[in-house]
Amino acid sequence: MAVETHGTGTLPQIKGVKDVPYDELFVSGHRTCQGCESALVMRHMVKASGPRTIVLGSTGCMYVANTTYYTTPWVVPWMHTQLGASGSAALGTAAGLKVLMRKGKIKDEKINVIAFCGDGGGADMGIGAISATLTHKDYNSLILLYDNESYANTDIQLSSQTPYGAVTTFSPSGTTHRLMHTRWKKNMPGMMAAGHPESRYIAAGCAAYAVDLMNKIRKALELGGPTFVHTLDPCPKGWDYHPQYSQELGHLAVETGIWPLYEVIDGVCNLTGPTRQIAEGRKKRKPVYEYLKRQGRFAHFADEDVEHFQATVDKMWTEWLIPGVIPFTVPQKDQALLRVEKKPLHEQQTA
Ligand SMILES: Cc1ncc(C[n+]2csc(CCOP(=O)(O)OP(=O)(O)O)c2C)c(N)n1
Ligand code: SF4
Ligand SMILES: [Mg+2]
Repeated sequence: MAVETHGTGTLPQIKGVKDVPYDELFVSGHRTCQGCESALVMRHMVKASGPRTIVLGSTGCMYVANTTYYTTPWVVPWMHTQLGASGSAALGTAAGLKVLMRKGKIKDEKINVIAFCGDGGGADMGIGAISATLTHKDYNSLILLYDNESYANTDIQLSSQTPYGAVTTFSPSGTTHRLMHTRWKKNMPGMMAAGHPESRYIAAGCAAYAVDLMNKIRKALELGGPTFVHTLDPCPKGWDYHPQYSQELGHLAVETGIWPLYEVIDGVCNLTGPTRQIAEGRKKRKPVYEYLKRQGRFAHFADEDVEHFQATVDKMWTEWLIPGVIPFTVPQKDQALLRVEKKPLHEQQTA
């Protein structure tokens, strides 16, 4: 589909790993944990956007661990913003640049504005400001929500993105209650996509699929206007596993269907990577147990907890209007009425 862009065309899609830029704009000088996938997201994010980028970041691991006194890994201009303020910071910076350019105070050129936030800062505290920014179509900014599924920086507290049943410092498993957290993860990218018609690009990615993620960052910046990318980031400390398995866990999150990869461009949803292969029946979904058993935060799970988890993910894939994206189900009798051709995905069973 041909789409009009606000981009300069300087951020073409990356065809494969050999095509990835060598430039590193997030380098040494940070103190994130070994195996931190959120740090990898930062690295991929600025690799994709290039040097003409301003990064704004809300409080959290990616602020604190990246700005230890007198050191920083950021090669591009970077500014900290308040925990719930990534949306406001993105809009304010984009608007400020636009005015300076219009008045001739700075050169009129494409400068990428990216504001990142964690799941606590973005999906909980700052969701209102992100939502507002996604309605301002005249300002170019990308909001990147890096989701390590807890308030990690303050010692792994529960967020709306913490998965069902997981142990956090706010949800320890005990003898009276094996599971202290029984709410399903809030569907942030789906919600943003469904509710913000002025945003031309909304996507869900994962650093374990680096090229897919970098291309999503580039598409967002090239299409322009307010855009949103949500990444799922394995966190060795919060998820309790050895740091060497971060990439593997990212792959498993996608291969089990727990974290579908997709993008919504001008309201059109494309599943990407292994998520597309699963939906097309070219790949079997792995059982969620493959993913859960690798992490200490689920070590207390009984069989019934795993079964509940699996059943809920199955429902996302078999009953949702768009698997893993839009959580409405349409009764059989209304499917023609609502113009939904509810063709079941090829093989619904797990491997
Ligand atoms: C308004 C406000 N409340 C609480 C804090 C304390 N605080 C600093 S970082 C943080 C955790 C943020 O979690 P998240 O956004 O998920 O980022 P992560 O630490 O996981 O990278 C909290 C609660 C704060 N800085 N500001
Ligand atoms: S606690 Fe998690 S998100 Fe924070 S620096 Fe360590 S691995 Fe990264
Ligand atoms: Mg977090």
